[in-house]
Amino acid sequence: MNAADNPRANRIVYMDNNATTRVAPEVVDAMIPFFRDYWGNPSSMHTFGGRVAADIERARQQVAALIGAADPSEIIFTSCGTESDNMAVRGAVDACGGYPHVVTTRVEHPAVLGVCRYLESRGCRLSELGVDADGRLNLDELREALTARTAVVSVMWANNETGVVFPIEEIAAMVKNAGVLFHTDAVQVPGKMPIDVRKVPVDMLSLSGHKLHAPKGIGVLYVRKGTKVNSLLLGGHQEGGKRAGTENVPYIVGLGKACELAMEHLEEETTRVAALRDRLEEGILATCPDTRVNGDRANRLPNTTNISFEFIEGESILLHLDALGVAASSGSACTSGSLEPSHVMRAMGVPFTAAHGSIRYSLSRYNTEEDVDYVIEQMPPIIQRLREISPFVGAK
Ligand code: C6P
Repeated sequence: MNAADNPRANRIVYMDNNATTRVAPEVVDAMIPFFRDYWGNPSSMHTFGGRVAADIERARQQVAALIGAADPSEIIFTSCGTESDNMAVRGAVDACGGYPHVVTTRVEHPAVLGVCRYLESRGCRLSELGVDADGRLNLDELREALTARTAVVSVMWANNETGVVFPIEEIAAMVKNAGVLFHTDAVQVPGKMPIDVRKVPVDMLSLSGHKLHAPKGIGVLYVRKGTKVNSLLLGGHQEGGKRAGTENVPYIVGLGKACELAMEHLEEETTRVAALRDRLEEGILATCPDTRVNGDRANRLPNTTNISFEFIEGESILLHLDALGVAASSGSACTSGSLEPSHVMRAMGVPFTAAHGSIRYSLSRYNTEEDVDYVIEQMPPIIQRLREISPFVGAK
């Protein structure tokens, strides 16, 4: 994507990296031979297949290295973050049999909430934990929710809409001490914060390639050795018998490369990108009146800010920004178009007039200071124009 794809804009500023990221050029280069030359089936007995089987194992090691997994066989390649989340929760419930109890939070991505609510409709008991006004969990409530019948607890590491980071090490330890399986959706975390499953006692952890500069259509479920989780997809013996289906070799290789790059760039993302995000946030808050940051500012992903512009609709802001070449979002991409404020804003109790006008800016290592300054410059006239025609302003 460049300015030529958006004839109305002179430049393109992409700040929707929590929705998806640019595929890194190094990742594209790593993948191309697996479309053009090495297209064998990794399960085949001949050298042609065996060659690519070895490349898959190298990628598995690269993913394991990124998250500190002791054994690469704990890495299961899936088709996306959604599949990983579904497998973790449904597979854990399935493995324990009957209709057990499941615990999650009200601010999870629909990939977790959807499968939890489906299981509830099939007879499981579901506890959805609320959050406070800053999007923080009450750990006492979590402790009290655990029962002898709880099969699995699924709590996200970082929220995709606000960037709020939960104290996942503490949560995992608490759940493990109660003898319950623990899954975390860490889709938004790699490359932005360190992940080390040697320190954080999770049983399962979900990742998605397209959030860390690999393509869409590839994900990972980390399953700690000894964890009882059934497969979603039944068929062949691929992925150690845990996920049937011929492996997506080019994408797996690309994800391995992206994990290697995420490790290399981690320092940059946590310092340079965080400074850009802070500059953007401060610039907008200083120049646009009646704005607020949603979520716990002290515990956030370094690349994300979610800002509410009171009395106007997020969708209108996004359309104006798009015309100027700026890509942002009003919440998660998979619920965009809905007229309702997001479930995350509602769980935080953000007032209607603010929740409706919330914009998520999510940066990446490809953003520059010029990008940030351009957006800061564009925001005040957009906000002023929309407030002039807002039906809510008169009612203020
Ligand atoms: N969130 C967003 O705009 P997929 O797309 O299936 O690989 O990953 C789903 C997913 C799961 N968990 C979290 C925390 C996520 O953020 C996402 C994807 C995007 O916020 C697209 S809806």
